[in-house]
Amino acid sequence: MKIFTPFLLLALWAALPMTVQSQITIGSTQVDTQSVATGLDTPWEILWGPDDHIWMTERYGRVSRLDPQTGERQTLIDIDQVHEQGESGLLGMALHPDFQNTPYVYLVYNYLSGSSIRERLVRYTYDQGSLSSPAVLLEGIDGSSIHNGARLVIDSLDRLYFTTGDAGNTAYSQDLNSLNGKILRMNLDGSIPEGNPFPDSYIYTWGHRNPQGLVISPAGIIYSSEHGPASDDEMNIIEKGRNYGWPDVMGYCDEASETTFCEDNNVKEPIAAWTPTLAVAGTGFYPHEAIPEWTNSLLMTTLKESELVQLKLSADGKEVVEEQVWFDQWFGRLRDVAVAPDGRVFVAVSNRDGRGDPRPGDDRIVEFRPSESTDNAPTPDEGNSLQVYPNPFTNALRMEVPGGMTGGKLSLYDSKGRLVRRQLANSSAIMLNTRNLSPGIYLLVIQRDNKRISRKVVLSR
Ligand SMILES: [Ca+2]
Ligand SMILES: [Ca+2]
Repeated sequence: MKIFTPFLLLALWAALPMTVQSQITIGSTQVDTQSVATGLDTPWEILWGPDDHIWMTERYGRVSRLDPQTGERQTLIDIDQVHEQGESGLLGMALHPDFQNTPYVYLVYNYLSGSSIRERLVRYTYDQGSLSSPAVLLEGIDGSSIHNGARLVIDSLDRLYFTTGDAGNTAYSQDLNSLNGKILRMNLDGSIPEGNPFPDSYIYTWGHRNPQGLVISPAGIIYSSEHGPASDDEMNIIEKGRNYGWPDVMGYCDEASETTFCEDNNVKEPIAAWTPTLAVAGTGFYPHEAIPEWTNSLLMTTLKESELVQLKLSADGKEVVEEQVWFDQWFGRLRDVAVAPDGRVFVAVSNRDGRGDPRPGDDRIVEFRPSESTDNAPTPDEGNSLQVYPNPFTNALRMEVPGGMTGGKLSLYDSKGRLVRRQLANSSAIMLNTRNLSPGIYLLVIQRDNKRISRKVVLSR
């Protein structure tokens, strides 16, 4: 299933530094975008903490706290034992649900045992800006330069779910003696909970390949995105004791070679699958009305396709009723998504992961924030009524400024986001001198009060 529906793009400028905002329209909702952190290296996990900060891992081993209001970032620890090779490194993170009283931080990372890559889950304690007192909860899981899974999430009964990949060995996923290719469940002290499918086993579900998205909805449904091979990326609903098919089944139970295995093993089919693959990664749930078009949707980042996929769910959360694609290729590879309690959304851009094409300022965290004053937000009519000519231009750019924007501030940015011209839009007809500017793409922004209109313009000589 893959339905692309068109969306209205007013303006977005992918490579701007954090000082510059752009505005887009999602349905009828105006949303501002801005980078709240730049210069990162493969941010892997971003989550919203109880301190109104973004907690973040970067794959090479750093854990940080980021204030999205100021962009201030505080390093909490650099973990020396982390082994980053290919896809391996410092990966998933979760915070204790009662963090004020129990400031535990759960982290998954790969490490070397001799020459072999392994994976471990470690609980750290947060105190005054640093992480210390590591307690290993589970280790010795096979790791690899590929397929390490490693998302974490904690449910309302304080049980931790931990995805593992097949580490490139497909036989692991159906092997109930292996912890690879599984979703594991444990108590927050690392013990095995009562009610797991098998006594004395962490295994909660099996038959997974490389699940790297994991989220629990307010209704308690667990969703997990999973990377397929050349075909069949999946979105799954995780149910205790179920087999998710890999490597015998890819995507739906729809091939003659799959149906017998599916029947014999009670295989749980995905609620969505994608061929060709998108490289599906971090997933969030959007319960808010702040961006009403996204209410009751999964928001799933994709690496290869470099887009945010919105999966609108049925009222019971069991089915995908609509799929929309946002920000396709605008920022590059998207690794993870975090949803703040007020409905803001943050995505982690991952162009420095060895498979991307880094842009100036990468990697970054981008915020999508519903415009604070929708009354004053530029309507499509007002936006469309900004006329810029000629375009392409050479030594001068002329524009007809909509009436409501006169008296605003007019700015011209180059493709690296540097401000190259600024003046007041003090009348409705403006001429901007552009002598001595280099050929290339520029962004023209007119801003007044809460209103902002932008246009991409091209200088050619
Ligand atoms: Ca499957
Ligand atoms: Ca199939």
